[in-house]
Amino acid sequence: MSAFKFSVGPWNVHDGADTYGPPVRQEVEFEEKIKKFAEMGFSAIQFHDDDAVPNLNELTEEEIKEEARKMKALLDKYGLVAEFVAPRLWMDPHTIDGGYMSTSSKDREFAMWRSYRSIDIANELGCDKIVLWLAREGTLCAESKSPVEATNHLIDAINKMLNYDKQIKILIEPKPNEPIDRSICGTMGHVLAVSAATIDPSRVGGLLESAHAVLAGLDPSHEIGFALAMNKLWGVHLNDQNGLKFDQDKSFGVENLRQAFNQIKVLKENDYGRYGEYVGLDVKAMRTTVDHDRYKHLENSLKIVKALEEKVARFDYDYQKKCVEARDYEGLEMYVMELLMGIK
Ligand code: XUL
Ligand code: MN
Repeated sequence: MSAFKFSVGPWNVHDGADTYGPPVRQEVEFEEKIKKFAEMGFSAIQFHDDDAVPNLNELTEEEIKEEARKMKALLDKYGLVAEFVAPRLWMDPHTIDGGYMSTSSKDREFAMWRSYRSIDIANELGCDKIVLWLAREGTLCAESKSPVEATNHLIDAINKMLNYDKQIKILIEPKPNEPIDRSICGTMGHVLAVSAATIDPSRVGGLLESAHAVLAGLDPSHEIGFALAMNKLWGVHLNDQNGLKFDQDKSFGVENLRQAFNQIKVLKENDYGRYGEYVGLDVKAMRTTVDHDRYKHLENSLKIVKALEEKVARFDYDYQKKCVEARDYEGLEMYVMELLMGIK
């Protein structure tokens, strides 16, 4: 039995197309995906604005709300809820050079329109969280933007969202690069600094993705711990990453089991989820995965989270204390390795 409630995004089951090649699996209907997610034990769905309301640029504000209500009915049918809505600004021709930080005021206005619509959709879906993954917010050409102005544009944009809806919470999902070269808000430290600079820091927090922390050269469990210490960890995207390369979104724990263990350990030690937060997955199937295995990476990730929860439950804190007192970190480290290898 897991202590956690799990969430997943519909993009976690995909056709396998990448920058270098076409689809390798059939796309699956949205309803089929969420039916399967419910069967697998997920209790919430993560949404981009256009996952919930496709083609929303073509619709009026009323039509967008109407479509969102239909989505809510579909979630109800499977006993699921929405965890958050994230404006998918990076896909749009209006925001090729970023949204909130674009040098074009028209593009910045468009980014705000999509953000307000995301808040409307969240309200219709019955959730109070907006996630900002700031995909193209930063520079490709370092001299094209002032990092000072860009940071202030982000703070202004968040302030506008906080003013638009007095209940909404904004979760920034930091990532240091990709697709942008130099991101403006790359780590949890950046997120908390931006939060503090807004008109209502109590409604601005973070969502930590393991792979993004690794890309920043940081240990995800420390990023999680830092945000927990500040009461700002309102979401996680557990996954894994093999070193400094493109964002891989591998199944949780498959590259660095000890690091994965420490993520679950810090979450459990601090009772993550007690305010209703979800353990979200953000994992991709390998391109080689065949159609009927399209959910396997999700099943495997859930299995690994739960197995690591058991390892954490068995962690011998008395032994840890003794090792620390004797400064026997070699012994403590070996104890962790033996626990993970199933020797202890
Ligand atoms: C991108 C990423 C996104 C966000 C949602 O790296 O993690 O899937 O989590 O927009
Ligand atoms: Mn993510």
